[in-house]
Amino acid sequence: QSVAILGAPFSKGQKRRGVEHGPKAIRDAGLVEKLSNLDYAVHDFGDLTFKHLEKDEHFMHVPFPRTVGRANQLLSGAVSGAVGAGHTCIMLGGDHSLAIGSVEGHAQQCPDLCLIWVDAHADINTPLTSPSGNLHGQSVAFLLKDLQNKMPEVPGFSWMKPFLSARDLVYIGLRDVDPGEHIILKTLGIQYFSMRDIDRMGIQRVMEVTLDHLLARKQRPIHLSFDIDAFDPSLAPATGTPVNGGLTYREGIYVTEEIHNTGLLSVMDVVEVNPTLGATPEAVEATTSLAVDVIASALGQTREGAHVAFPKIP
Ligand code: DIR
Ligand code: MN
Ligand code: MN
Ligand code: MN
Repeated sequence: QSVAILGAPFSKGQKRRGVEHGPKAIRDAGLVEKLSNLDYAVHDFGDLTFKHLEKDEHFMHVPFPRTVGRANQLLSGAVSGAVGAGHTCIMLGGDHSLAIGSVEGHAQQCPDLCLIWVDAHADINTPLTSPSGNLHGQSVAFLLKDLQNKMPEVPGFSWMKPFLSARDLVYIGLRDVDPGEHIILKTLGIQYFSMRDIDRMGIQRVMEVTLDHLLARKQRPIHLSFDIDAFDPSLAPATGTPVNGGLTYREGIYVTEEIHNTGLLSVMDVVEVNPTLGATPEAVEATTSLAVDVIASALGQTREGAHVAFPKIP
């Protein structure tokens, strides 16, 4: 059982500085030690080095398209390499535009993967529907085959083709969805669980339906893309676009426990931790230690406790 940690200190998918310090902040909160205690061989591959391209004009109202495209191309190769080497891969962001490269690289090794996107936001704008232009709000649109004819050719992204089917994606935690995104969710029939759905059904039923939707036909690798802003801002204040009414600690941990219990988690992204945005050091610490907790829980840390199997009598 080995885990690869990949740091991706990148922030050009959105407009707030500081999210590039996420990987260091999450490591400083004790990630490697916690995973080692779970009995994993932890391979920390350190941080990727991203180039800022000098000449990178806006595409429509989308800033830094080539810089974001190039960063994701680099990340894709790193994730593909780590998965190909047999590791479960943990990608520490950085902003959520990094999921483009992370999921793409994962799909290089596991073409039949499915995607669970835990987020306050759907991140499924196209450049034509996006109110902000920010690429971290468009990641999923780059991945989906079903949106291919709605996507313009964005400079910086010619290295990839969309590969994911809408039916292989489930959202959990939505509560801030743009009108253009809502059209896309409804038109493509994407399975999603908004915070209202969680209120109605409970998180246990939400996870049952999620895993049934993705795995009932066949067992396949899971990509979990976890935006820390899925949690309520009282728990995860140090993030760029907090939205009230998010996941409780127990709901978030239940999601990752259930994903661990499938035995199918292959790659996990933890993104949008911005240690420069906490109002106090305590607010930052709450956010980074929460990030460590969801990663540990996705990798098998239990609330009920655990013990190794008794050895057999020789
Ligand atoms: C908004 C916000 N839907 C956008 N998206 C965010 O810019 O497209 N995603 N914050 O995490
Ligand atoms: Mn190894
Ligand atoms: Mn996101
Ligand atoms: Mn978000």
